[in-house]
Amino acid sequence: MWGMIATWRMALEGVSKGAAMLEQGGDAGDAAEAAVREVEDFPYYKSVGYGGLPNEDMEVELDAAYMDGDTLDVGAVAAIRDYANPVSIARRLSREPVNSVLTGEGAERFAHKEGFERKNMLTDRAKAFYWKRKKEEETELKPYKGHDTVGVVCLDQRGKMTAATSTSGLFMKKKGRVGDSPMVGSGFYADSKVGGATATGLGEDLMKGCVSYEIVRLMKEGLHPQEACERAVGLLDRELKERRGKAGDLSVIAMNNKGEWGAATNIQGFSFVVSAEGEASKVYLAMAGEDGRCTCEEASNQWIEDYVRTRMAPVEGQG
Ligand code: SD4
Repeated sequence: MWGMIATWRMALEGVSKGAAMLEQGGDAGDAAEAAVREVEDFPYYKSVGYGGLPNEDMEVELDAAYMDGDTLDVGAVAAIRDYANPVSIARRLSREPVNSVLTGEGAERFAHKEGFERKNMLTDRAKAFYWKRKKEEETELKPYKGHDTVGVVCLDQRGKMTAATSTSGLFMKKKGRVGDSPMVGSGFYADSKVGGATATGLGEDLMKGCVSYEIVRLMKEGLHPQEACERAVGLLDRELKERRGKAGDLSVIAMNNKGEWGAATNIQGFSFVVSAEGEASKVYLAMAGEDGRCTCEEASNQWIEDYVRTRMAPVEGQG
């Protein structure tokens, strides 16, 4: 028995790669890392790794994390610049007994010492988005449409579970801003005795509910991953609206150690990818309903192709 679930359609190719590894008895850590690296390396996904959208100073600062559900080891980097694969650095850090979460210059120094690949992560395409956005003078910081964090949860045949995330965070964020993705319990959590979860959306709001830990906690109480996801998102969405008048985008996925999975969202159109034993990787679309309830449907081939086509369309002003 093995399984893998990941946020957004952009993870499809990575999940397929990771799933092939799991199918052959590969390790959940290797599969999670390989899946996320695939997304980091693809230049047209403008929210993860190479090609990620910059902060307001036009610098690409990346957040990533890794958690081993057997040992509960956590490693993370935040606001790291000029390294090709932040998820691999996070995984390497997870093996450090202390100093396992590093930010900015400290993270870069560690990556350099460990021989990780340096790369200028700012593409011409990302620059074009930057200038376009400058002209629009949009001031509200929010998850950019088509701009999302990749998060994966893996279960391997030995029963080990892992979670990993990677993102450029919010477009036009302040220098040094850190979202939920490298924050254990908020952006991700994995416990092989129970299951794993990961989140995407407005980090500032996801953190208020420590939503990934909450989902794993609910699964530990015996809830099915689908119920755990819906309950956690429904509650956080309600609390935020009640106390603050509004809630940012909140989308989550989870898998338990039996390979059962779930997803929930408070937006219309959160896509995610699932791969399990005996099945090819599938893309699903989740739609928010009442009280955290969600409907998940398989996405059509047309939808899957359009997603990539729109991501690869020319940016106005590029050239
Ligand atoms: C962040 N949660 O940095 C990330 C961004 C994201 O969809 O997931 N966008 O707040």
